[in-house]
Amino acid sequence: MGGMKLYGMPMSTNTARVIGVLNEKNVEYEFILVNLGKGEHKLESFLAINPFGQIPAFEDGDLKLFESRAITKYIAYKYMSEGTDLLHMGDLNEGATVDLWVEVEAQQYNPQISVIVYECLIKKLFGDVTDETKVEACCAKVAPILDVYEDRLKTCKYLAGEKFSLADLNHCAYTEYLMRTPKADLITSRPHVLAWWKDISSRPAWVKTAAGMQFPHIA
Ligand code: GS8
Repeated sequence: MGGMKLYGMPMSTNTARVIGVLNEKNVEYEFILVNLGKGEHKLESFLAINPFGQIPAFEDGDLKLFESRAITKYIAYKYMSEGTDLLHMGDLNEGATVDLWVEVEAQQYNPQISVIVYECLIKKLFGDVTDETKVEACCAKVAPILDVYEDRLKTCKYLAGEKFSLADLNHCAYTEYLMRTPKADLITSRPHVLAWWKDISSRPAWVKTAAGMQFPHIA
């Protein structure tokens, strides 16, 4: 059975989301490389953990999980009293507000930002050409969403209030790559969003996570 096992690649955003929480909690786990380039995510042994054939996947004893946000929530909950509290469940309203912004990341931010990152950064890995029309459409959709973030972050330091939470952390992986694209101005043009990003990305746990987010053959 053993302890926690994370399957994925450190450069994969959705894997990095989980590594970010593990680093924030400073807990031990085993990392098992599943190389997308070699198609290892479609092997029967991996499909037994995630039948959708995507990284990351996770095991803790008998428990098998996939979907990075379900995994981050499990780890944050399991280690609630160790390291940084990421859930703030001691107060019902605070906990619900963390959940709310976790959903905003998943439902509003990620669908647009992930396409921008894919088009501007990941495609280049394969020598593919960026679809500029798609990128512009996503930028147009995410701009008003980020305006809501800007207004929110004028009133509090972090998305869920005055305390850093899972909601902030879940944004880090894709934003890390967004900042390496020509569309980083989505963040840098909004002073409060930029200050928030500088704060959350300079946490030691994230600095350590981001160090692993390299594309070896194009870096
Ligand atoms: C998405 C996983 C995903 O797209 C989650 O875990 O949050 N909603 C899921 N994984 C990509 C790698 S990018 O990090 C993947 O496995 N792609 C290969 C494929 O889809 O075949």
